[in-house]
Amino acid sequence: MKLYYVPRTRSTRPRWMLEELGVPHELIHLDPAKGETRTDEHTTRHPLQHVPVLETPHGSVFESAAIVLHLADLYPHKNLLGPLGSHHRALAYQWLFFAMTELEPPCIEFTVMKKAGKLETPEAHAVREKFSLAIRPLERRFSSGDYLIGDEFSAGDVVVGAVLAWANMLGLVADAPNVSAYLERIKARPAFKKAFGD
Ligand SMILES: N[C@@H](CCC(=O)N[C@@H](CS)C(=O)NCC(=O)O)C(=O)O
Repeated sequence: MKLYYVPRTRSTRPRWMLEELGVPHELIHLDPAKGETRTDEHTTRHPLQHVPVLETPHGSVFESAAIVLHLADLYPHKNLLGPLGSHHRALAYQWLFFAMTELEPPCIEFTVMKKAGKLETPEAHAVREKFSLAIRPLERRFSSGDYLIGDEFSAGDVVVGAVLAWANMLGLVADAPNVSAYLERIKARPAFKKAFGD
């Protein structure tokens, strides 16, 4: 299995998942600054010339959250996603879509504003507000559990954890002690350290 990868991007999500699963894989580092994501070869893997892309013996898959779910499906004995039709799996879908549709968009907006030096604007303030509302359900969830679902780490934690780590880097995680404690638990995991270590 090959993972097309750029460090410190959304590629860390499938990489983290591969490390959690303990699955042998080849990391193919691409350098966008050298145009390596814009070659014809990479465009056939990802039409938007992005990473991550996972190449499996059956074909390639893009979209970080989809790859994380697919990896959980490929290694069911690792128990990182509940059985098909189970409530555990329904909650995994819930939190994973929540991460991608509620938590990630404010992070994208804030990153753009940061790059443009516009953090002291009313628009940036509005994004901070939007994010602090969006993490409320997680703040409640982590008041009664260490991880998203049940008592154990699972696939949803990879996507939610990675988006929260991004938000935290942007300074968006504020006044949320349970989310902050969750982030510390997540960051202490050897697989997280490996995925985010370069
Ligand atoms: N929704 C996609 C987003 C993929 C994406 O935007 N990837 C960025 C890195 S985080 C990228 O490949 N950028 C390449 C470039 O800028 O050349 C996912 O979650 O996989």
